[in-house]
Amino acid sequence: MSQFTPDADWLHFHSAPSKPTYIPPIGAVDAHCHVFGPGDTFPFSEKRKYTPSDAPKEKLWGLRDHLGFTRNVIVQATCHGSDNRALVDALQHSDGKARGVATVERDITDAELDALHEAGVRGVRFNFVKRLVDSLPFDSLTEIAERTKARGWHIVIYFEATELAELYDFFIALPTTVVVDHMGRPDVGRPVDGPEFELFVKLMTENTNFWSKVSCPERLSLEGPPSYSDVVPFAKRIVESFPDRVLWGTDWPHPNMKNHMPNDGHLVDIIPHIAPTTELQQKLLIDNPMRLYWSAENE
Ligand code: 0GY
Repeated sequence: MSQFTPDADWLHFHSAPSKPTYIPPIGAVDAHCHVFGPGDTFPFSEKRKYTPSDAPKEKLWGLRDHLGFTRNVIVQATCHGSDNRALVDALQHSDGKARGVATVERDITDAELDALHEAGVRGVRFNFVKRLVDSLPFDSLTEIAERTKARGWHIVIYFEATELAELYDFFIALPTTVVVDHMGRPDVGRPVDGPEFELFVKLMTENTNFWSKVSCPERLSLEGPPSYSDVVPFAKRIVESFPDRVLWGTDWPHPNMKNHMPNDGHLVDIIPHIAPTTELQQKLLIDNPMRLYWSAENE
């Protein structure tokens, strides 16, 4: 029996996602997904706010192939804290088909950063979602950003739309490329051209070092599966306005989904609705993630 028991209300990832109708271009990158554990090999953090069920790398590779993708960007989630061993293990067993975004503390040594880079890490993630962390990373973020910038890494930030006004000035002072998770989590019950989402569009417009993941319709939608159509206008607006600075990801294994577990095949089928032309799809799924994660410049 495992030393970790998932939360009583934890939803396990979909056991048999459908084959998508939309066929991604060859070489497509799932640029936001996670690996969890297995907890007995890679224990979850003592500071975690949730205990997930295991979501090991082999399952992720299987999903990648099933959905018609070629590569993954694995993002460190808070249940593993700043212990990146499960992430590094996955990267090292990916045949070069996965890159990573780690979580690090300010006391990390240069040798440890070098080892993460060697394994395939190309960014650090900072989580501003209050239900997921004990304290917000203001002090350490700037310091870590300067150190990782020297390695050609970028920063990934995760926050809720209601927090953006307060965090705005801090964010725009960051010295590297900054990737925003899930479009800054807009309230899609509000207008796509209303003041809340306009602030996010302004952030992207005025700061060309900002990128956005147009991910997680299942997290944002009020309408729900299978089409999550209330999220489409938000994601489409971002893809069409900033075609060279967008990424797409499944968010597998979908941590903290409390109402339903998405069918990953349905999530892929949303792509042509948010990126309606083959040119936009090529940028979203291949050109942009390859530039950020597999470029010769940050090898
Ligand atoms: C996500 C979403 C969540 C969790 C985490 O780091 C995390 O624990 O990212 C969430 O609960 O919204 O980005 O996959």
